[in-house]
Amino acid sequence: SLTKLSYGQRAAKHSNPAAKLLLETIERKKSNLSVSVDVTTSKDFLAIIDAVGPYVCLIKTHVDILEDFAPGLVEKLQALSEKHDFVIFEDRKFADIGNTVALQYSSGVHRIANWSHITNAHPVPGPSIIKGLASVGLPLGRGLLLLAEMSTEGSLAKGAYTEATYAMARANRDFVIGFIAQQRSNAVTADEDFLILTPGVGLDVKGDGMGQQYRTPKEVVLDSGCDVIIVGRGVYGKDYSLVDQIAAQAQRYREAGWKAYLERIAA
Ligand code: 5IU
Repeated sequence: SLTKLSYGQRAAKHSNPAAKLLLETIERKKSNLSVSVDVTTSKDFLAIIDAVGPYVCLIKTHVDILEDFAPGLVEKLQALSEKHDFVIFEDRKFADIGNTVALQYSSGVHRIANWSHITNAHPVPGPSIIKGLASVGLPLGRGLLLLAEMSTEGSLAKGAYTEATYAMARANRDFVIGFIAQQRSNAVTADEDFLILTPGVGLDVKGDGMGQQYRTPKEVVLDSGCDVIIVGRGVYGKDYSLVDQIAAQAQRYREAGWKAYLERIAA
């Protein structure tokens, strides 16, 4: 089955350039770790990315959180992506009608489509959201993840909603490369090879008091068949100046994620 294949073998199954790039990067760097950098200053943002860069396949951003965002920041992010060999994922969670999301993706101060290899969208508006985003992203070789499930307590994204999300992806395989989800569902079969990227990962705590729920890399990758672990505060903690400690945490999560993957393909 799909969960027994290596990331490298799976790269060959994808024609979307962003999906291929991510799988090849995971294989090359032996890392299925994505660090989510949710900080408010460009200085901290770049310092954390430079510290964790060697250990990640993917950097997940929320550039709208940055108080001092300026277009020059994107060039610095891209330079770090070249230096450390990681893919970029702006976690924008688009959720509007096709025409509006196409504008939000291409324009505004952030111009996300110009620099983010991967972005994501809520399926709540229906397939037109994919059409709108694909009109901008496909010509640029970008990839889209649909939010099939969330890590939060009481999430409404479950059952029939999640199933309908898989169907929307299936009908748009050129642009939809996978899901943000908590597990690889039986409904997503081997031939389809969607990527499953999973937030809500932590080794030391079970939640954050604001609805977030954490599982370990082993639970996520080995038990639930997911492909990429997304870790934020578990890696960078509260003091962003402790870059050596942040780098050490990234190494720790990378090792845990890779070990779970090796166990999975060997099992
Ligand atoms: N994120 C989640 N859960 C989800 C989705 C996105 O945590 O279901 I969809 C985002 C929010 C944050 C990151 O940017 O992933 C997780 O950060 P922490 O590891 O610090 O909780």
